[in-house]
Amino acid sequence: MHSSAIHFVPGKYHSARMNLSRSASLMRLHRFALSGHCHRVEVFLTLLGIPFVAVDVDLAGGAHREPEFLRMNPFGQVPVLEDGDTVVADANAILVYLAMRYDAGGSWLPGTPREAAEVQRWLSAAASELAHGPALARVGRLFGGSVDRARVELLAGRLFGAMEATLAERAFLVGSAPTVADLALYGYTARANEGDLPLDAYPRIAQWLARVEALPGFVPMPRAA
Ligand SMILES: N[C@@H](CCC(=O)N[C@@H](CS)C(=O)NCC(=O)O)C(=O)O
Repeated sequence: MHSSAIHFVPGKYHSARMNLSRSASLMRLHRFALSGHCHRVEVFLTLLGIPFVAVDVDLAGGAHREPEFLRMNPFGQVPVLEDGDTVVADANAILVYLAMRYDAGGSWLPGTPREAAEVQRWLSAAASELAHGPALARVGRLFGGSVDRARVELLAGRLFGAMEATLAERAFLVGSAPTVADLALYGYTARANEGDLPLDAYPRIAQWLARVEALPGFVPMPRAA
C-alpha cells in the first residue's frame, strides 16, 4: 500500500544534521511523486538541506481514504508532513511551517508587511488559479476525467499573464531573492506543457523557471512521460 525511501541531500550534511538535532527522527513526507503539490514541499526540504523519508501514497488504490491517513489529513490529500509529533497537511501550510521552523535566515518567508502580503497573494494564486488551471489541465491529460478546457485556459492565461508582468520587474515573484511563493508556483508551471498549455508566449516565466532550477539543492519535478 505504501512504499518509502530516504532522501539525503549531497553536500548539505552540516545544516541537515543541525536540523535533525531538533527532531527525534527523520521527517516523513507522504506524497505522490507526480504531484506538483508534493514537489513544492520536496524541493523546499532539499533546498533547506533536510533529509526526509518519502512515503509514496497509493492514490489509485485509495490509501488516502483509509482511516490511518484521514487521521493525519481529514481532507484525504497529499502532501502530509510528519515532523516528530507535529503533523502538517496542505502543501502551502507545510511550506510556511518549514520556513518558520527551519529557515534560520528568514529569507524564504520574509516578514515585512509588503513581502508577507505578496507571499500570501501568490500562495493564494497557487491554491486557486494554478490548482484549477494548469494543474487541473495536466490531471485531465494524464489521468483522464472531464475538464472544462475553456475554464482552465482562462485561469492559466490570467495566472501566467500576472506572473510574466511581475517577473518583468524582479527576478523572483516577491523580490530579488526566492521565497516559498516561487516554490508554490514552480512545479505545475514547469509542467504546464503536460496539460497542453505551452509557455512559449511567456519568456520571463521561462527565465524564472531556470533561476529556480539553478538554486543549490534543487530537485526537478518528475516528468509524466
Ligand atoms: N490543498 C491541497 C491540495 C492537494 C491535492 O490536490 N492533492 C492531490 C494530489 S496532487 C490529492 O491528494 N488528491 C487525492 C484526492 O483529492 O482524492 C494542498 O495544497 O496540499
